[in-house]
Amino acid sequence: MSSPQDLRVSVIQDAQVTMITLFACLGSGNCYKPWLAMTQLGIPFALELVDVLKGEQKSPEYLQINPLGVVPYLLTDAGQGIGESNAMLWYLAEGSPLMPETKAGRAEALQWMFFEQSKLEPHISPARFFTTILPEERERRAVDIAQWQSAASVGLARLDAHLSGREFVLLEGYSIADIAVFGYVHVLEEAGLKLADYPAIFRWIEAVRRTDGYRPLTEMGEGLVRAA
Ligand SMILES: N[C@@H](CCC(=O)N[C@@H](CS)C(=O)NCC(=O)O)C(=O)O
Repeated sequence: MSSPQDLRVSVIQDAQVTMITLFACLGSGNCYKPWLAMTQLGIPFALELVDVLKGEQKSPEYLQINPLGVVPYLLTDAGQGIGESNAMLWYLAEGSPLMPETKAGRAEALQWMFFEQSKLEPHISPARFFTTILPEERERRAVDIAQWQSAASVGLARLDAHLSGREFVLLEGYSIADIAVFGYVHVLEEAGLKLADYPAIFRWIEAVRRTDGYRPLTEMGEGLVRAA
């Protein structure tokens, strides 16, 4: 098996042969965002799995790659590191159809990407983590989960109102704003929330799933096998 140290060496070698590398953990909505963008744009990349449940994101070897000790993390083909899933989307979409064409469209995309990171992800992600990913903690964290769900429902109601009568987050069409928001919103039921409460979000999720080259979160890492 390759150790994280080997992994760093292989990543640096990959970087020299101009391969973007995404460090990610399976099942994460944040990690899914750059993975989906690269998949839909047809950008070749290497995927390196970092098992957050085993604490690999805090290993000395991984901290040499990303001192913040979180995933996702993107190494560009020039070997530069980019943290924050939505910053990765911005980097990857430059010059592509996923970047809004107009100045106002780009500003509105940023508006929804910040909204996602302040009003949606911080609430849906932990509620989902302790409901579905670590279900053995569900009972012990019941009070926290209820608070996260309540906070998430405020952001989701706002998003639902925005999406009512439009196909995508921006009138210009499918963009990185959709991918950013989709990351956690499409798995809201795994956080114990009800999709039926948000009809416009429901329709929008179906529209995103119909976009060219769409692949579901469950396919991230498919074919990659890590030795135990
Ligand atoms: N705002 C960051 C969030 C990064 C984040 O919290 N990642 C989680 C996994 S989704 C993580 O690495 N957690 C492990 C830890 O914080 O030690 C982003 O959008 O990339």
